[in-house]
Amino acid sequence: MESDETCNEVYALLKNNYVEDDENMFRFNYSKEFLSWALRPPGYYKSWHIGVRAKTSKKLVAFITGIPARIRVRGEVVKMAEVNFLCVHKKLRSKRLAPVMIKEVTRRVHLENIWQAAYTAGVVLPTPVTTAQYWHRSLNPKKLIDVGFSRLGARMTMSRTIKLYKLPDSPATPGFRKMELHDVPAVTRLLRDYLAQFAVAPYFDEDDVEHWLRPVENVIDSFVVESPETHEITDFCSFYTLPSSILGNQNYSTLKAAYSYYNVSNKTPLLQLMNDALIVAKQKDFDVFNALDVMFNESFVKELKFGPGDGQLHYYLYNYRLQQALRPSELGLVLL
Ligand code: NHW
Ligand code: EN5
Repeated sequence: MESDETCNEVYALLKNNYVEDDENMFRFNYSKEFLSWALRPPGYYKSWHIGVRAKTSKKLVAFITGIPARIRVRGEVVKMAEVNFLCVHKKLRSKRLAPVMIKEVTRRVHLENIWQAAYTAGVVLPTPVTTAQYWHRSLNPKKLIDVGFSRLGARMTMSRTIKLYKLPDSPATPGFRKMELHDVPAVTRLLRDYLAQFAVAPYFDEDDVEHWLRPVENVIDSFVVESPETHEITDFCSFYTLPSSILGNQNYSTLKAAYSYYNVSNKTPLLQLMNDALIVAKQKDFDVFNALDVMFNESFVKELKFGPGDGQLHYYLYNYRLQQALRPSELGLVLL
């Protein structure tokens, strides 16, 4: 991923062959900048970015990645790999290449003396830790309906629908502003204390926070609430940018989606904080704001007019036994 050329090849493989919804109307289209960010966190291993090329043409046809992470499971902080971007070219499906990719990434993770992994998938595999529900908040309802992402509700007109989803022009919380580099120590403390209440969550140090939570244009947006009186950082919210290609629509080729990432509400009610996140996402021209029902997200989705999606996300741990499955609200982990 250090090479622009290779990054382009990975980008193209995923753009054409990665995850689709159950009706094959949309396909994730992670940007190059996003992939470079997602795959090069502090301490990443080049050897955990694995591609398979066709013998003669040298065309990239399969991919899988791991990145190192410290994940706290209840009272124990465990060094793990987060495995993501498993992809086999459409023309090479059902040839048992995926198990080969998984075995190879497992081998290379083991070489670093790491024995556990975390991953998510839309499909059911042996023993999920939990299953989370996707929720969607329309920001551009007309486009979402036009492309088949959502439908006009019963007894609803287009103009009533547009009115229903209208948002204020700017955030309501005094002191709500973009996160900056000098906020890293405060955000690290905020996030650490907040994530401590979940059964499974990342254990972030300042380097992790600088990498994962600092704004990167068109990749990750993060905001803090700085108290106008004390200048204390009291709250935090963030979302990442993951567009989807719209397959076979005459008028539109991409859906611009924001995905809720880590949010910390101490002083500002979570409902108000997330409403501000919706407002800035709308300002930035996102079509939809997505969230999983992990952490306390259930507490705001209905009130802020999210609707349940047709997709679920199953969370898995490799080689780590949890006594019991968790509720999604006990999970403090968001994978990209
Ligand atoms: S989930 C996104 C996965 N990618 C996609 O869905 C993209 C579109 N689909 C494809 O590219 C995020 C292919 O359909 C794939 C399967 C490649 C999915 N996870 O090669 P075969 C992640 O990236 C099993 C795990 O013939 P295929 C997380 C399936 O159950 N296994 O199928 C990745 C069957 O196994 P079984 C999956 O369609 C986590 C076998 O693959 C899977 O040509 C990886 C069939 O293989 C999935 N998402 O290719 C695990 N989908 O035993 C990490 C299917 O049932 C584990 N399968 O026969 C931890 C490793 C590190 C440990 C370190 C200590
Ligand atoms: C690895 N990091 O199915 C992730 N998305 O609901 C890999 N549905 O967008 C695994 N089918 O419900 C990813 N609109 C697993 C998810 C794969 C992608 C996926 C679902 C999540 C999705 C949309 C479009 C459905 C199109 C037809 C959906 C309804 C929105 C509506 C808005 C208004 C209020 C009610 C809901």
